[in-house]
Amino acid sequence: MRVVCPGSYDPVTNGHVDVIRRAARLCDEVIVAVVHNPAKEGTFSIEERVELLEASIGDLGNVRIEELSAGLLVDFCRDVDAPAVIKGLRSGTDFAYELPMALMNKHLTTLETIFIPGDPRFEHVSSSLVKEVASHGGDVAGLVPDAVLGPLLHRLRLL
Ligand code: COD
Repeated sequence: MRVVCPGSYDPVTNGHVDVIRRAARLCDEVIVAVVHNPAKEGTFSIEERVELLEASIGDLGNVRIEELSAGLLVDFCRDVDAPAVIKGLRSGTDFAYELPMALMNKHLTTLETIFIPGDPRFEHVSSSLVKEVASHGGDVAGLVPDAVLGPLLHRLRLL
């Protein structure tokens, strides 16, 4: 089965990487969709997020990375012929956020959502928290891929 792993990935964290790697083991093909949210001014451009993903998961032969710069996820999934998305869940709060989207996507088309529990080692890891901690000088090594650390500190003007 071909699945989509959608997200903002601003930037990709080790929590994301864990979910993508596990999806790649379970499915024939994984498309990582980097979604542009017009309501959020990103830290990294969509092109930069794609580059950081390439550097982090480029070794996975059955994974490709695409941009979703406009439109609905259900339309993207129909266009790439993927019947399901895979999402990582860190907590009940994630589930409360994700469930309405999963139900809406199912309502709009037949798109299914498959949830996999996040690795507890990364339960506290989100792109926004990593950026906040790093911006105040906290150590985020091990929370993001090595390829992301330098560009992140540089973007936050800490290097
Ligand atoms: N461990 C496990 N899973 C994690 C971790 C972690 N440490 N960190 C993040 N995740 C999971 C998240 O739970 C999520 O499933 C996924 O990784 C991506 O996370 P983010 O934060 O990069 O991305 P989000 O949550 O901002 O992405 C939201 C979408 C872009 C997927 C959503 O807004 C969307 O589908 N937009 C497209 C437009 C659309 O169709 N809108 C209508 C939706 S019903």
